[in-house]
Amino acid sequence: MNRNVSLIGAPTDVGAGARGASMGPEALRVARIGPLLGEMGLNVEDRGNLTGPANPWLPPVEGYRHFDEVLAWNRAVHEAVYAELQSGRFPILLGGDHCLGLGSISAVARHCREAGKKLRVLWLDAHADFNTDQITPSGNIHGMPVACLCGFGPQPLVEIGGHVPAVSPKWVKQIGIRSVDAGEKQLLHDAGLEVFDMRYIDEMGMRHTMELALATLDANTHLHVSFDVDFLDPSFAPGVGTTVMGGPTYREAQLCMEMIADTGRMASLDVMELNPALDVRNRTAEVAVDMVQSLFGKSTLVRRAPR
Ligand code: HAR
Ligand code: MN
Ligand code: MN
Ligand code: MN
Repeated sequence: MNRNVSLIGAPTDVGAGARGASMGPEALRVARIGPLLGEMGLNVEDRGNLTGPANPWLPPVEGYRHFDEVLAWNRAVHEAVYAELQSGRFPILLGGDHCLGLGSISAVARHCREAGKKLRVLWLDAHADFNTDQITPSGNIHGMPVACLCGFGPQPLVEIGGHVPAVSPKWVKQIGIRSVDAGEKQLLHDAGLEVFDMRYIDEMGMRHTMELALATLDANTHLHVSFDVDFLDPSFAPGVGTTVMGGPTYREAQLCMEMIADTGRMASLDVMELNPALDVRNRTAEVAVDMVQSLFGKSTLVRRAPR
């Protein structure tokens, strides 16, 4: 794994339905994301925060809330993530709401296209984020980035990376999903995304789930992990704008992260939707940082179980 890591802060909540994710990057820094990764032997550079338009806090217009602001922030994220990849570094995007997964992953896809790499995306989330302007119940664009990446959405957003669609639905595996809107479920199904929802994880276990989700990786694969902190059960990670009960336990989530680390293929990461305004003494930020450490190989393993 590339051990030269760049932290990129994207302090905005223009895509969300609650204010506060704009404080996520600073809360992750307060939880010592940089120093703790440094202690694990990574070479960490904090690039500071990107800038973009303020949150005007307006109602949706034609199915989208804050369209222009979301576009501007995603363009900034795209350029920053792309620049880090081109200079051979591992970008960690510190969100910020999850609409920015569009800027980040479109940059990763562009890099992979140019470098002849195979791309796989793991989307760890309570939500599928596969809405469009036609089916969204809220107009909040953080519910739409996966659809946009797969080519379903407005032209300016879907073509941010210069290639439409930025990713094939076949490259995306979603884990932990437990809140999907009716129209969104239909579109997910039609597009053919592989969704490992909570029912699947309940029935098959996290280990089997991750074995399947990671099965198509090879030596030429760039694995991108988009970690929405609301993936985690809100009992131990309450500091997000849209909590959904019934998520992975602490250990299930940690196993998920450890199995990703074991592949050695993760090459870019988003840490999204942390909302310090809703957190309790920055505990969710600390849990998120702990999960990121697990993604980079911090392990509780003493003796490996047989397959
Ligand atoms: N599905 C809902 C909507 O589109 C809420 C989804 C957004 N919440 C998130 N994203 N945190 O994962 O409005
Ligand atoms: Mn590369
Ligand atoms: Mn999300
Ligand atoms: Mn979510």
